[in-house]
Amino acid sequence: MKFVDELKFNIRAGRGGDGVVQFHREKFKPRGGPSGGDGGNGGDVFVRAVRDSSLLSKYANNQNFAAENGVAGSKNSMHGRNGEDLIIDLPLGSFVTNLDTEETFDLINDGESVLILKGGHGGLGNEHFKSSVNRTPQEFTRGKVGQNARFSIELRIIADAGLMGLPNAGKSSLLNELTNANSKVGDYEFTTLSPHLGAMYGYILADIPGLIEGASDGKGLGHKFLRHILRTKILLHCVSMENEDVMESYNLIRREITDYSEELGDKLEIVVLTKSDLVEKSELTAILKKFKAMKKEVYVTSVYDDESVKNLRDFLIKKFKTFEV
Ligand SMILES: Nc1nc2c(ncn2[C@@H]2O[C@H](COP(=O)(O)OP(=O)(O)OP(=O)(O)O)[C@@H](O)[C@H]2O)c(=O)[nH]1
Ligand SMILES: [Mg+2]
Repeated sequence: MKFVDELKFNIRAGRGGDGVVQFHREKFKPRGGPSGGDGGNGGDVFVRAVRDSSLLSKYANNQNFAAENGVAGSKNSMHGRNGEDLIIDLPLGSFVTNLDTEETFDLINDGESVLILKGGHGGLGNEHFKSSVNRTPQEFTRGKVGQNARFSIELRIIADAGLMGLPNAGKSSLLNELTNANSKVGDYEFTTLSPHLGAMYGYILADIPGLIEGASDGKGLGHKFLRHILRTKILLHCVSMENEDVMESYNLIRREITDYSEELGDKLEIVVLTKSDLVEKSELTAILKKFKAMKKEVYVTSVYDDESVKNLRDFLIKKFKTFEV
């Protein structure tokens, strides 16, 4: 199934039911008073956060939603039934914008529901219009229309750390080693086409497609997915030791993410030098020195060296804990 992370919805809350004109009809009492009941209220619309990052694809074929209308009142002062509320489930991390009012809603807590549109009030039946001078009122009011609007839904995955870097840097391989994930690995660029998540002792890591030069201006795939790492606490910047010029590869991605957003540029970044098995120790030492001089926290990994992966995992867990206190 295609990964969907942005959609536009047309949503309408329910219309209120109309009030009605009715009179009491009883034996031997031919001219009973007014008894027209009120209409029920139209249903409200809520969005609810659900822990399922693939959920938006379910809505790919239908983006029109409406809550139920209220039912008209009836005789004997009976209220019409209220319309049922509509609850639209969205993936946790959805950023919802009412495009008509520019109001925004951020679904960041699992199970949280937020009211986004109010249903219309039901109309009044004729019994409300009875007075000493008018015992047979013919007045009633119609139900009010519910609110309606166009919405954009944008998923911003909530993860504790995000893996980013050039295509083929070994991000998915590392995600698979660090977590329970089974992200596709390939010896070519753009193996990963959509974000993948993996869990590591309850912490979530996100792997996004590779970034290329110009990504912040929309080149390649990665920029579309940069927003998914906006909310993470830590960026794991994967730089492959395979690169001719490791520092330049690193700087290229730094430029892209700072151009994309200052917030992303300011995020805590851990440099992960991947595929360390492919180079001589001396080369590694020289590169490490350069990052240390920049006061960067650096980890060296290879998927063929379990110890290196374990060290990074232990470090991350310790780091995540410091965010919790
Ligand atoms: N020698 C060696 N090869 C590795 C290592 N990690 C990954 N690779 C290889 O590098 C290639 C790319 O790995 P991926 O994990 O798919 O890289 P990626 O960064 O996710 O790539 P994209 O999704 O295309 O951006 C694959 O052929 C992997 O087998 C490593 O530590 N050592
Ligand atoms: Mg990948």
